Amino acid sequence: MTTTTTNDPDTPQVHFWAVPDLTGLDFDPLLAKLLHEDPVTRVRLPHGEGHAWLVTRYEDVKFVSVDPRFSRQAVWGRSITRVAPHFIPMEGAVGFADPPDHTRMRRVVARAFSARALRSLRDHAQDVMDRLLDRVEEHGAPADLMELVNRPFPLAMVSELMGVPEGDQPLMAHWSDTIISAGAGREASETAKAEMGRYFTELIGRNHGTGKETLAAVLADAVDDDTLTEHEAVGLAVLIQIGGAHAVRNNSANMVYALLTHPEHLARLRAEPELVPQAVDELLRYIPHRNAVGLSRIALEDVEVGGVTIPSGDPVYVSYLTANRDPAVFPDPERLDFDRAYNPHVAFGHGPHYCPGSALARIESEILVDTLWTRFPNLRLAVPEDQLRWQRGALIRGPETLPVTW
Ligand code: FLV
Repeated sequence: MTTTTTNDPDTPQVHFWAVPDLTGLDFDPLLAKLLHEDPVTRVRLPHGEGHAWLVTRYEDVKFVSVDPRFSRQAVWGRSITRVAPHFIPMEGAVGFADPPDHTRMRRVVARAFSARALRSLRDHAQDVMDRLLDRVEEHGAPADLMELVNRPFPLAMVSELMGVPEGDQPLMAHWSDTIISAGAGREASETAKAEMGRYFTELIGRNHGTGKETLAAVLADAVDDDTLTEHEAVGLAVLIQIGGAHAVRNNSANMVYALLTHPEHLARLRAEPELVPQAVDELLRYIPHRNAVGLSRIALEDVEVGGVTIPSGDPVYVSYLTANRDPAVFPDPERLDFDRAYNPHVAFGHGPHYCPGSALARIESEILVDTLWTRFPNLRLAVPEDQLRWQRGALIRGPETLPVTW
């Protein structure tokens, strides 16, 4: 964590952010320091060029993520300082779009997450979970939950939503892991993106006029009625598939780990299962979901944020992790507290780019933490906590394996 200073007293120093591979649920020490000491600052990350602004306080994070003077579209084509060697979304994909194009794309996706669709996804999720836990039982202890539950469960769910056949799920897992990685190398990640793009071009192509309710069919209809270009439809499909498979795998594994290592919280949850939705939300707030920061925005004009002027043309990152630990909003923020009455966390982001799959992610996590201990009341780690290995070069953090016994 080295820093360089500038001579201009009004311009914050640039912190070099080496992005360490963190263990367990440890919070990045530089992020914690910046939230408390330098809440609107500048950073340089391992890839790309120059510096970017980093905003860490809750109110400032919300301000930047809704204000149209900060653009995602303007990020495209610029070699902005970043944690991964490549960009995750395809060119022109929803992640790089601003309203009104962004609004048009998101409206199509909202159809796949209607209340009716979510009710049927919840039923399906319980069936999938029950079958996976049958397999855990057949496997016998010790078993790796990452391999047997946390990976296949969200992958099966998002594939069901999308209409990806079961036989193609291993391919999806491989592409997702290679794309959402800072460590696979630029070439491997770009190749995975191109291959996944070709896959979805073909899948959407096969779904024109089928009348199905899968997202692939909904996207095909939106191409047919000229709401989306084919390229936009493919960009949406890729981001939803990789987010659904990869982010939930890791986040839900971190939830299981948090409960396995907080026995009092676990006991409470088992005694009061009606607390599960609230506990899942507190876990979402508490778990440091990612390393560093995701995708920046570009200031389209000079904008004052938290008393500091961000100049037009500069890239800006927000940290949802630090926002979720801001003591101005969350009393005693370092405490995992299932009784937190007011918990307006931003674990799914904020503003137009707010995660479209948040409802499905919540359903999956609720079913997981509820069913796991109902089925295996004695579930516990099969190895000492300090022997668990954590993913390296990760964008989204999680354990490599989660060996348990019961
Ligand atoms: O982790 C990142 C990420 C995840 C994701 O599901 C979608 C994305 O567009 C991104 C991203 O742009 C940058 C990340 O670090």
